Amino acid sequence: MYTQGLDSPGREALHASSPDTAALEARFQARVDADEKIEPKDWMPEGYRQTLIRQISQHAHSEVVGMLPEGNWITRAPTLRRKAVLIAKVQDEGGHGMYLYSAAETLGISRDQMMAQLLSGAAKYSSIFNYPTPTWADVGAIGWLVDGAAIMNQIPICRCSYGPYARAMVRICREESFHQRQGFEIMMTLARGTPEQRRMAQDALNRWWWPALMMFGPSDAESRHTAQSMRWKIKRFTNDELRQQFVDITVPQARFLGLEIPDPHLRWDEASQHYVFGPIDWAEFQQVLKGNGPCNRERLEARRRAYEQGRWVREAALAHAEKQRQRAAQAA
Ligand code: FAQ
Repeated sequence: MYTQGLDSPGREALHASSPDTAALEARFQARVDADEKIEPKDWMPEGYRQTLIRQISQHAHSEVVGMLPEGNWITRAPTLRRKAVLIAKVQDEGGHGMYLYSAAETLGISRDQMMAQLLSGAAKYSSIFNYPTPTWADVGAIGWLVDGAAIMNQIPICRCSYGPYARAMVRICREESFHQRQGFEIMMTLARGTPEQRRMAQDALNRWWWPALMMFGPSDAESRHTAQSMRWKIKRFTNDELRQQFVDITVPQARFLGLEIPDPHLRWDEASQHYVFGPIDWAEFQQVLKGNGPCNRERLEARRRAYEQGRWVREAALAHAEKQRQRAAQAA
């Protein structure tokens, strides 16, 4: 839907390398400042295009790799209802990946290029999906915390300056909100269950809490892209602002569940009206980004295998499209 007519550059794009570039940049920034949406054929600075390609493609990879930790539980979900809901959720994540790859394609990168970047390890995907899911409670914790963090980060992207990304996020956020509630409901069932089930829920919270906080990215002081992305209104809040909002909303939810956040430094600060939380282990975050998290190798291996196993489907679809094209040409 997004890629129609993109091979013919917009009128302004033809002049992009002219001496008027500074004027084009000023006009572009004025449109962003006025909250106008930038569309695929509009002129845009190369840095804006590359930042969006990086962020949207990494976001798409995260959705697709993010199917794996929960997918691990589809065959072992405790009831038929849980299984049906989990299949639907995991399928939604695959759909989010597809919308996002389409949105990235409008910026001039192909699906094949993005796949190559993921499979070679050149492109990142969210650190959170490199952690294992050893118990059913992890499915609850992912929905509650990981989808919860994803929504916190993604609702502002519905107002991103780039039209196709912003529009894709509207539907994605609606679905993520259903995912968050199903996760919280699993946690509630476990927290109100037997002592063993309560222990499982607490153990999952202990393992997912800190990685969920890391999902928001490095601290503002360390974030290399935030300042420029805020000027371009790709990001509307900084990493630390969103992390704080997530903590403020999630701590009362944990209390409601009767679970304890695994942070001895956590306290409510009356003056700032925020929770103060303990230091994040950024060395662990950096290790996961370097490919040394608990499941990095396994995740990429699974994606490489899926890509190889799907090769015949891609080839068959292309052959079918070519046959259709030839038939249409003969009929014309
Ligand atoms: N993991 O300068 P910043 C989901 C990288 S979707 C890995 O702050 P930026 C749905 C960053 O790329 C979850 N890498 O960067 C779901 C950059 O490296 P680069 C994904 C990270 O872009 C739920 C470097 O660090 N969501 O969960 C991470 O301004 C359940 C410097 O960082 C999105 O992608 C990280 N956590 O801010 C699915 C949302 N954080 O590229 C299944 C869109 C940072 O220069 C089940 N993305 N890095 O080599 C964003 O909002 C932003 O890209 C941030 C990072 C906030 C993630």
